[in-house]
Amino acid sequence: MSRLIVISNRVSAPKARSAGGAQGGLSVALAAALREYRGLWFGWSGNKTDEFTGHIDLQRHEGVTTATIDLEEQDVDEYYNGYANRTLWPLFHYRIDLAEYDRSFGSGYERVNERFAETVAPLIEPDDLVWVHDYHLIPLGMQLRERRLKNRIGFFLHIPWPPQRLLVSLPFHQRLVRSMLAYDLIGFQTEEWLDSFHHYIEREMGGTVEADGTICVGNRRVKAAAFPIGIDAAEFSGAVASDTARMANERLRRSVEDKHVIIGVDRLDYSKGLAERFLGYRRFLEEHDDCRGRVSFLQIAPPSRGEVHTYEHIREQLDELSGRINGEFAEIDWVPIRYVNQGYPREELAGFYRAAEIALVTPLRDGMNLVAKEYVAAQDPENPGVLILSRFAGAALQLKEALLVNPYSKDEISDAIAKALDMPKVERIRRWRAMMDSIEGEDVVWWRKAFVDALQSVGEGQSETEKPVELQE
Ligand code: GDG
Repeated sequence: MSRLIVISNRVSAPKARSAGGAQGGLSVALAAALREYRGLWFGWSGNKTDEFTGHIDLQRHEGVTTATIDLEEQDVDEYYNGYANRTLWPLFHYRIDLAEYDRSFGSGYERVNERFAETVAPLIEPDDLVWVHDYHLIPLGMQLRERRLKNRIGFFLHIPWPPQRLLVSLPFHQRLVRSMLAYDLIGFQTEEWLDSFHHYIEREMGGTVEADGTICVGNRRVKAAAFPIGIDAAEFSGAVASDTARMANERLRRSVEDKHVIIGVDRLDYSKGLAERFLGYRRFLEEHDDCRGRVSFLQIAPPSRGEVHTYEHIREQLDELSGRINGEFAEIDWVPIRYVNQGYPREELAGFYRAAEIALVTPLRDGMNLVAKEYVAAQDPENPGVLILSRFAGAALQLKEALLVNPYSKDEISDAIAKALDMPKVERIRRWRAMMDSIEGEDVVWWRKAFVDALQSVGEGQSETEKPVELQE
């Protein structure tokens, strides 16, 4: 079996994974995907250094070997807070109004990708499969090819691929996409993002797409396909059955007495549709005054990316909105929204999901969304809760039995809450079973295997025979 070299922006320490926090879906999924696989996980430690040295910190925990590097402050500002989170993240989530274009971000992004390539290349052996993750590292494959790496190299994008008409607002968009042609396999979360990628390739690069998903641009042939990411369903069931989860469940239930619990769990991010969700809940309280005092909405939202201004702004907006709704509807013995800006350990989270009769997972745009799957996996099969899910989350393509809503519509959110509260148990069980079949059948191990098998079977030696990718516009 070849070794698997996984490369992502951050490598999460096992301690942080179990302690909880806003570490994000990518690290949760990768930690699960790498367990029981011979390989290495390379990325940024999350620490800063005065001067970049390329020193690699190798560690082994719970069967996973991690190799991390520190970055300079300027790298973090331009590459991570800059190009990745102020340019690509908003643009790829259809928010061109929030995307910032700054020459220094682009050069910092390319510099850090070169630093990653320079440092990781000596760790890669000829038979290794290399799997690069996410929007922080789009040009890394090309950088590795420039260092004469002949290995099979795949790339997986965890976030949406935006429509061509939005992507062209990115300066040097062709340069970025052309660098992707250095990969042997490009994976997206869903067919929808794959379609947008095809469209871009055809319209902007004059390329073609063959029936088996091979993309042809000039002399480059690259496979592209959808691989919807899953959760570690077995591990999650274990977490739900733990004593910690049971105690967390009881703690939450005790605190709300006989009220119906509605839960939301999201990194504090504008793409997650939290303000719209709060307004949808407010509409529900307005329209269903008999339900006031009978429901309790718990929103867990650990802050993330605090160094980026738009995240400060969304935080202020939500503080204000939750305060206003509570001021408007609260009684001396009832608070409509509990809005909590902290992360909880994974097992406690599992207990909270289990205690909730409804989950509101309403991102405005999301590559997949693992919270939706975790909520379903945490339910009692005999008496499951109801998932209210945004149509614009990648997960909606698999979890069709959720109550699907337009997250921009207060009315749809309000109606879905009312419908969920009234839903008969047989219907809840039927919907839950269908969703659970998909979550168990297409879990994180299935995802890893589907991607790695596809990477393994791309034409051998393809990269050796072809010219390096030209980056000129
Ligand atoms: C990106 C894409 C895609 C959240 N709060 C706590 C906590 N979390 C965990 C959840 C879940 C993860 O963080 C969030 O994953 P999502 O998938 O919902 O969202 P992103 O972070 O935006 O992830 C997304 C994903 O990558 C994977 O490809 O699905 O579309 O945007 O696992 O449980 N975990 C703990 N405490 C918390 O308070 N322990």
